[in-house]
Amino acid sequence: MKPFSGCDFYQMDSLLSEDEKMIRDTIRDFISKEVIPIIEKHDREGTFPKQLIPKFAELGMLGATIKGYGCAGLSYTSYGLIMQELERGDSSLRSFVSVQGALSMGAIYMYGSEEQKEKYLPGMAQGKIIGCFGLTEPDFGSNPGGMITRAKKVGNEYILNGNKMWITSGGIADVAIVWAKTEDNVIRGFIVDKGTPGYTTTDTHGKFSLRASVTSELHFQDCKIPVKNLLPNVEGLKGPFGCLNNARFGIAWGAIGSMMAVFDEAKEYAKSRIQFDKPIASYQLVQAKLANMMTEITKAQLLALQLGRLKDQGKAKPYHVSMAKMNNVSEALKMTRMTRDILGANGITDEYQCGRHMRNLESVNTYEGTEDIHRLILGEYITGIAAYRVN
Ligand code: TGC
Ligand code: FAD
Repeated sequence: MKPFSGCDFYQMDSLLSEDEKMIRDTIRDFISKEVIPIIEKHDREGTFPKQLIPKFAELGMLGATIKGYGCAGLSYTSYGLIMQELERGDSSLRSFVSVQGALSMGAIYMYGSEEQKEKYLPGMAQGKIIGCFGLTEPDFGSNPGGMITRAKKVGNEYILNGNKMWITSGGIADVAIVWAKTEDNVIRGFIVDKGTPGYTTTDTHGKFSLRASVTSELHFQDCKIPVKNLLPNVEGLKGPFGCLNNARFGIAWGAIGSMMAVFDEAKEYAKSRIQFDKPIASYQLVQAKLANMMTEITKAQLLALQLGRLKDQGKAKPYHVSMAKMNNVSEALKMTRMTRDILGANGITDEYQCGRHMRNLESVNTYEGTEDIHRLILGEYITGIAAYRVN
């Protein structure tokens, strides 16, 4: 198989440092050798390739931007490139790494006590402790502020009651970061260890999307958490949203990986598929589709790279991240459908990647803020009016 070369129409490589290119190429090689050969089977069987976790750790992907605690301490741009390559393999893998690093380790790193950081982060960086992040509930998705999960303080414990839904890695997690309201109605973060009495999980089956990812419900019934498991350094929705800023950033990059995977597939197929005595790539309508794809990849790369540079300079705001997450995932989804079209009937089989990426991106377009929620975040930035609620 020829090595995957991505798509670099605007010579974006010239804007990357040697280190950044080296990191990108290392992960690209890993995906080609160890993920592409197995991912179709995992997608078909609905299983997460757990055997890859030590490799993610060895390659420094888990908590990649965290400094200390055995983490790689990479720049956000390097982290973005890792997410791009991972999602070229499958969104499920990027999802696992996002949740482990940006959401679970990120919450402990940003809001935890020193004791909590020492206890969890090194093991999480090594992939020996798996994390999940419970914000969404059955009745509160886009509006997490309405959550009904409660944490009542009794002596030296908090008693958790409630349910979280659609939680990536929930069923395999050793530790859950759970957001709940205390008696004074303030949202706080809690570290809940697997095996704590009153904490159970149920995996979600029948998904057509992210089939190689574990998605679960978390149930808390009079689950007693020691006070020392409260994340002490944040209160309110800005806690979970602070973690989401980093995870959404990773998704904006990851979507480019899916785009590059299907563009490559569309291009190769169009050159080899003969109809009316010529490769279909000879026809103007097919070329127009390929030209649109390359244009959207290039635009997505420019958005992601400038966002990465802003983030590395500490200048990226949440609304900057929203634009890149919204645009890149939405365009990636369109591109998977366009590839499916170019592949004709072959495009509906899992022998080709476009269907798998398309199914995955349906979730990616919804989680971490739906496409329209990010559009509304931009609307609020432009007008100063928050349109999430009808007043
Ligand atoms: P709002 O009143 O606007 O804000 C409440 C407080 O939060 C602060 N804040 C932020 N802080 C940091 N970063 C951000 N991005 C922030 N956005 C808001 C804000 O300043 C305020 O702070 P304070 O101090 O005044 O209290 O909140 P709202 O309830 O009106 O919500 C607005 C809205 C709709 C934008 C928000 O709720 C939203 O983003 N909804 C989407 C929900 C979401 O993204 N859920 C994600 C769940 S996790 C997940 O999907 C993981 S998938 C993982 C995978 O597999 O990859
Ligand atoms: P809803 O909020 O019910 O939205 C439904 C529709 O209504 C959408 O089109 C939305 O854009 C629209 N809508 C909602 N409000 C408005 C409004 N004010 N104005 C205009 N339109 C609006 N959550 C976690 O906490 N942790 C995880 O690890 C996690 N992993 C996930 C993994 C998968 C595979 C999936 C699919 C989801 C995951 N989620 C996770 C949940 C995800 O974050 C939510 O699905 C998402 O926030 C949307 O919530 P919802 O599904 O309840 O949709």
